[in-house]
Amino acid sequence: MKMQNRYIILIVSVFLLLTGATTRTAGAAVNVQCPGDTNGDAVPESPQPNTQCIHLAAGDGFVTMADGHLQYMFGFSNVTGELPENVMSKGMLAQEFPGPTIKVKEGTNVYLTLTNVGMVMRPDLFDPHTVHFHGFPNAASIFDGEPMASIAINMGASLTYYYQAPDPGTYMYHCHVEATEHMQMGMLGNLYVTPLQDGTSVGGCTSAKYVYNDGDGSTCYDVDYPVQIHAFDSNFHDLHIAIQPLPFAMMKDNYPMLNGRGYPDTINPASLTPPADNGGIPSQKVSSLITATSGQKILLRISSLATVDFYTLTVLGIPMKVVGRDARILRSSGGANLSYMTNSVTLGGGESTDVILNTAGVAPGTYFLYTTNLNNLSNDAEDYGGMMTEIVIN
Ligand SMILES: [Cu+2]
Repeated sequence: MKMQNRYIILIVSVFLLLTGATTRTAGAAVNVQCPGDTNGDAVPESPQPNTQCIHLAAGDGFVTMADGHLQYMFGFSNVTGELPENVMSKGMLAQEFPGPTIKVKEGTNVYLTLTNVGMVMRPDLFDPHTVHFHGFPNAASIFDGEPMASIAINMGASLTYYYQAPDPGTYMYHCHVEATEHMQMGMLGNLYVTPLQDGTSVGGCTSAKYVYNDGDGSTCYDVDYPVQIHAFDSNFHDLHIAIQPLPFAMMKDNYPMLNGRGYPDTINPASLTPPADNGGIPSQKVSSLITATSGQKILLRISSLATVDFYTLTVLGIPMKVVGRDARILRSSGGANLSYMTNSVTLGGGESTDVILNTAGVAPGTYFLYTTNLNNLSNDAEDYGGMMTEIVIN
């Protein structure tokens, strides 16, 4: 063979190798692992027993505070059902606060894919993101999401976290990269695990719904509501979008919220009107309006991912029964029932409390769940609102 022909073959081979490699790289950018799923949209074509797939995107976006203030934020959005080639575009500026609620039944194999779609409004940032199931028993530290002990997901990359859900209870999830910053910015959401005891009749529980595998029906409830405590420091967020140094030590929250809203937005049963800056994509989807029929037992799955303060919540007029703390049933090592009646619970960041409100004998009407840190019944300068919602008994 002539030297010239060899060169041509070499050039063609290198070209094929490069284009082949490029195709593989592009195809691997959003890589979803979900048993039974053949097209990569995290929805199994052949559903597997005890298996749940979730696909979240991590990035930035906007939310509206109860006084109308537009707030820049980081967050998660739900891209489950999107084909891999659409995930980057669908995930950008679609972030929700709080993130999509994750509900899992005990014993389920959970495949959670996280794709980092980058910060559209902060192209100077190249922050990775993670998902950390807080307080959750994880067999493999690589899926813990704490970036110094495991791995974090860079822009354009995806990782599928695998969990088995062995213990029922109220957890929470958040991004653990530069946790003070990314959590203050809004990378957090509700997460809870329902017990295997659900669907069985124990202790005369007609709803067959329980907070824990209690064995006696003592954690029976009729309706449940996740209530996540968080608060924004608008100065921190405003400096962030203005690409200025961030005042970590001076962080001071001025927008106290439940499920990502201040009162009266908390009682809007629908998604809030999306900020124009989000391109019309709703970013505040979780209502905190609590409704029940008189006589029902209401379970409040209260968690806090506040980065600055402890908050006390109270319900006026309905007794509160605490049956669990930090995803554990309140029992002694000998099995004695340690649940207790109270009129307030106090949570710091990372803590959760399961509270049952028994509305037997409670007159129909509107009751309030609110913070007794009274300066937090406000939306910044508005001296009415903040960390409060309504419980409507019909
Ligand atoms: Cu993050």
